[in-house]
Amino acid sequence: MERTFIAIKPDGVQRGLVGEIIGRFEAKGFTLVGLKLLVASQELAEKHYDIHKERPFFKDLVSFITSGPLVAMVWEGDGVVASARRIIGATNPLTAEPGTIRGDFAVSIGRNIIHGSDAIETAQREISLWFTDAELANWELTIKPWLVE
Ligand code: IDP
Ligand code: MG
Repeated sequence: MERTFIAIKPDGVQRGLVGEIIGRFEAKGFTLVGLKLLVASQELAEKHYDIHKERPFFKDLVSFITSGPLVAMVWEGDGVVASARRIIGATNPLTAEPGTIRGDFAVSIGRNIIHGSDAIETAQREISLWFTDAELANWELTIKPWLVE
């Protein structure tokens, strides 16, 4: 079953959007299989954003993402990786569509409140970076027949 890594960044936590954001993924019909609140270490943040290490904003990004607690999650469902990216919206919140999380709640690219894996392979890498197997639950929604034909 397809899984993706989602993180509510420190700005989303500080702004009290944890419940709202989790609620959107729940209401959509995806399954929460991993959830924890933590302050990411410098090492973890640098590994997570490794692909951006040559970018001018890398240092600020790592310092921001480690600046306070974030909520790390794994969500499961058919097509969840691409669908979560659409629920999240464009990287720049000013161009993110209304109705998306960034479109509804943010104004700045450096404070865009949420992360979501951009591809299935990226999701696998990020999930194993942030979670151990024991921290992930294998379970099925009892209402699944009402969600999936
Ligand atoms: P994504 O989060 O939509 O996948 P990426 O391009 O992977 O966007 O960038 C990762 C994160 O780095 C963004 O969510 C944003 O917080 C930050 N970022 C990206 N581009 C810029 C920039 O030009 N200035 C400042 N921060 C940026
Ligand atoms: Mg990205």
